[in-house]
Amino acid sequence: MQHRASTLAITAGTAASLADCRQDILAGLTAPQKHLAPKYLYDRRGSELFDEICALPEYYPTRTELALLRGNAAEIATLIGPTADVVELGAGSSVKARVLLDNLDRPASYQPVDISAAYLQQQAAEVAAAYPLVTVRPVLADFTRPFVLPSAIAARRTLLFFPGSTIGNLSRPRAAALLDSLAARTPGGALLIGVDICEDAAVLHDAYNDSRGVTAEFNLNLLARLNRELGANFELNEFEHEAVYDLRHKRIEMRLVSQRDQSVTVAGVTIRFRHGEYIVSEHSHKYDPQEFADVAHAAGWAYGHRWIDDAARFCVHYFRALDDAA
Ligand code: AVJ
Repeated sequence: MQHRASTLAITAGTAASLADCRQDILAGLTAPQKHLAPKYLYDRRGSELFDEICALPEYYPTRTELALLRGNAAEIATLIGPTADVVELGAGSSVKARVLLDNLDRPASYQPVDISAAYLQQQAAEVAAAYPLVTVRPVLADFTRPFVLPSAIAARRTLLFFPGSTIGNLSRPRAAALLDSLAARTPGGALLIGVDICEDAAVLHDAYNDSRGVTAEFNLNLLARLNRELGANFELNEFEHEAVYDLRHKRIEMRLVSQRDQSVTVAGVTIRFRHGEYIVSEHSHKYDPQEFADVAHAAGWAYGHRWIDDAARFCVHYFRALDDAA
């Protein structure tokens, strides 16, 4: 079908290789507190390791969110209505989107936006094959930067699907700004967004320090990636994964801790580490459901519904763009 071929062409967005991000990476590594944006964790290997994390017994968010989506699929589908254009931000694995596509009334399109090209291509192709009636349009883009939202196919409702508590990677002000810009760009649209609400320090500790060491491997892959793509010479044995819950900011902080005094070369620049000094590789902010609804409302999203699991660890929120709130 002519239709099928076009569905698999990736729309080039703003996603960049590490070489293109050299300035940003060096700025982060030479800052007083060394840091790297969490989006750099997701090369192909990183995406695979993240999927492994999602299957770990300790990592509750993925399975909790999936259960919420599955258990409330009919209600969610009714709220969203027929022939929606589903735009998924930070798509990764399409497992959650499939729950929507299986339950929505004649979904018109599925437009996954992701930063990991090969992975995006593969997932999109699988969805296109499994849902021949849905137009699949993968978009290679970094949603934390300005990007063009895939356009609605017709005058139908756009559903922004933003699962996984990916929004938690952004600082609170940046998360609010992203919600604001998404609302401005999807008039008449809706937002289905998954947010981690867990505040149990022990549960959080185990979720980010799993016993099999997959999270450690995921974190250290960032250094391996810098070695591969930026000609860096990190000794992976000389850094250790650490993840701590910061009660004050209600966020997990993931770190790569130097195990001794050492110097590393990254893209020709020498970076010095003291023993115990670390790179912050990710923040994962947690939100009380009401706090999140308030932030979303201020950003232009009217509360529609929310679903929370019995252990109160995860919340799926449904909002409509404010203008549309009848
Ligand atoms: C994909 C950002 C939601 O913060 O929980 C999992 C990434 N990092 N384990 C999270 C992650 C370490 C995850 N997010």
